[in-house]
Amino acid sequence: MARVTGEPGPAVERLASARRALLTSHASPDGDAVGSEIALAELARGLGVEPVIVNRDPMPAGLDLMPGAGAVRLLETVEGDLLEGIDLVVTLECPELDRAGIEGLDRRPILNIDHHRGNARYGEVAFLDDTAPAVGEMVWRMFRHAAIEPSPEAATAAFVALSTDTGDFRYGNATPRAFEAAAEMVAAGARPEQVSEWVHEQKTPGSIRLLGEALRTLELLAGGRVAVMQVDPEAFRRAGATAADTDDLIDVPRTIAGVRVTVFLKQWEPGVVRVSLRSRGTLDVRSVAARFGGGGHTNAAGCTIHGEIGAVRRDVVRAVLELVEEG
Ligand SMILES: [Mn+2]
Repeated sequence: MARVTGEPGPAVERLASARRALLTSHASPDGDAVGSEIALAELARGLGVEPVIVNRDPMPAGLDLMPGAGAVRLLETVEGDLLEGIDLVVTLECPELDRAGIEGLDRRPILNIDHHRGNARYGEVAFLDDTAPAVGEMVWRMFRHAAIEPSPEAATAAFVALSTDTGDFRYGNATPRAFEAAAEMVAAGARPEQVSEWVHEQKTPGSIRLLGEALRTLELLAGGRVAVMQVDPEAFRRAGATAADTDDLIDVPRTIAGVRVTVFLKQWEPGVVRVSLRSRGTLDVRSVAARFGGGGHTNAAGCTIHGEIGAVRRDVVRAVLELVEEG
């Protein structure tokens, strides 16, 4: 069991006692994951620790334009000389160690930094704060504790983390504390208009054309409370899009007034349908995903179903309509 703390001090001290630290985050990293890693790498250097950033998967398109992004290495296993040189693993945003999706991390002491409720409290030291708006804000607190002045690049990376995790300061976690940290980051050199361009304005032509294809399939059910949309292999082909081009599509039907549940079906490979579900309030779409072998959270869940997309759509929609009628 880790030494658990809600304050940055023990985390700074543990990091400072390393010589060479591997920094990592969860598979399919988001802005908070990558921004926190890049900011923490600078803090590590300021403490005399050599950082190595390793992720399993590439970062979201556009974030690779962020200063420091080029230092992120992609690996599925840490072994050999790389492992030999490492004396600390720092996990950011990983409620469990295996969320990193990288083999070998358990062979070194771990500093676990996270803001997810229900973090498994693994590692030697765990800096956990489920009231933090982003892990990037926790890293920012570590800078302050260490009395190390963040460079404009570190401030930018921390701002990427904070602004993406708060949905551009629109979500419930856009607390006074989030705005206070944001003010400090901007004062230290982060430029919100630049970060916004990386986060929101680096879409591929295929993803925009695919949105058009998807919108042609949009169906509203249950008096407008349920929105259903899909993309099949033909739609991908016509749009010149890839599987990665679907990332934000589900957010579009959600913006329709009155929609409580959004269902998005994606068929990229033959016979395999990926279903994403979003809901508002207490409607629990995880329960629907679980019926089809998937999982997730109350308001965001998903599953992968083998079958033909039309049949999958009928089955999932039936389950969602039952949920909406009950709720
Ligand atoms: Mn986060």
